[in-house]
Amino acid sequence: MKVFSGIQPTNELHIGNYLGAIKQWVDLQNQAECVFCIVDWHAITVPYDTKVLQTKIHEVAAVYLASGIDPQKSIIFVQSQVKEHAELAWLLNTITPLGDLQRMTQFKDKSAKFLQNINAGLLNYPVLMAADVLLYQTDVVPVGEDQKQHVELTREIARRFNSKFSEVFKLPKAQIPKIGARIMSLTEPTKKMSKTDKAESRIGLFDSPEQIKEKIGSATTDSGKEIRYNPKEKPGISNLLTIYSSFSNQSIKDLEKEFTDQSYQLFKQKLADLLIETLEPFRAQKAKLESNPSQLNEILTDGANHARAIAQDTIQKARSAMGLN
Ligand code: AQP
Repeated sequence: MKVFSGIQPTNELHIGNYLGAIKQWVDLQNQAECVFCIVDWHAITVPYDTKVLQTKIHEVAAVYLASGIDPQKSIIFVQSQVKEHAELAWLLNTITPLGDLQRMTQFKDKSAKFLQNINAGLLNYPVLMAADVLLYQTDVVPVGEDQKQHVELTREIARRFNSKFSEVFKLPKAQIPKIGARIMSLTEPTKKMSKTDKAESRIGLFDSPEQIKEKIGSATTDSGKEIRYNPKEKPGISNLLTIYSSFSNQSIKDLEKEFTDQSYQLFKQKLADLLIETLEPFRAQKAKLESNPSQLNEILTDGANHARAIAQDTIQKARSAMGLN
C-alpha cells in the first residue's frame, strides 16, 4: 500500500492539522510505503511573507518529526525540490474542466477570504494536489474532512487520464479519521479551525503553556451548564470534548460521565493541562531543530532525492502516454 499526504507551510500548524491528518500518518508508516510532503507551492497561493517561508517549512518538518514520523521509514520532503510536481500539474491541467475547479469548496472559501488575491494558482490548487498524489502511485491519502473533495477530484482526474491516454495512474482514496476529522474554531465553533484565521481561534502546535491556558479559557462555550456532546445544540463544548477525547484516547461517553455535574471552568482547566502536556514534544523538537538546522536539511535533501526517483518514473510514463518525449 502506498500513502501520500502533505501540509502547507502557511502560518502555524494547529491541533486540527495534527488530529485530522498527521496523527493517522504515524500508524500508517508501519503498514505502508509513506511519502509526506511539505507543500510550499500550495502555500504561495495565498498572501505570505517571503522572509519567513523557509522558517515555516522547517517548522512543518519539525512537527512531522515530533509527531513520530521516522525519516528511516517514510519519505519527508519539500514539494518545490521535486520539479516533476509542476510538470505533472501542467499535463493534468489540460484534461481538467474549468467547471470542476470553480465548484471546489476551498476555492470558493479562499476567494471570499482573500478578495484582493484571487489568483489562478488558487483555482488550480486541486490540479497541483492531484499531481502530488498521482506521482507516487498512491492508494491512500490520509487527510481531514475538508480535503475529501480534492481527493475525489484527484481520482476523477486519474480516471480521465487513464481512459483518454493509457493506464498510468492508480486511483487513490481519501482516509478520514473517525474522530478529529473536522476540529472547529475555538472562537466560532461552527467554522473549522484554520491556519489562516485569527490566532485565538486555534491552538498552535508550538503554543506556550500560557497561550494554551488563555485560549482554552476564553474558548466559546454554549448556554447551559452540562458537559454533553451535541454538535448542533452545543457546538463549543462538543468541539472541546472531541479535542479532549482525541488527545486523551478516552471516549466522549467516558468524558461525559467523568465531568457530570462539573463546571465548564474545571473542564477547560483539565483540557488545558492535557494539551500543555501532550504538546510538549512539539515545543521541544522545534527548539532542538532550531539549534541544529543542518540535521533537518539533510533529512529533507535525502527525502527529495528518494521522492524524485519515484516521481521521474511516473512522469516519464505520463509523458509517453500523452505523445511527449
Ligand atoms: N480543522 C481541521 N480539523 C481536522 N483536520 C484539518 N485539516 C485542516 N484543518 C483541519 C487537515 O490538515 C491538513 C492540512 O492541510 P493544508 O495545510 O493543506 O491546509 P488546509 O486543509 O487548508 O488547512 P488549514 O489549516 O485550515 O489551512 P488554511 O487556513 O490555509 O485553510 C489536511 O489534511 C486537512 O484536511
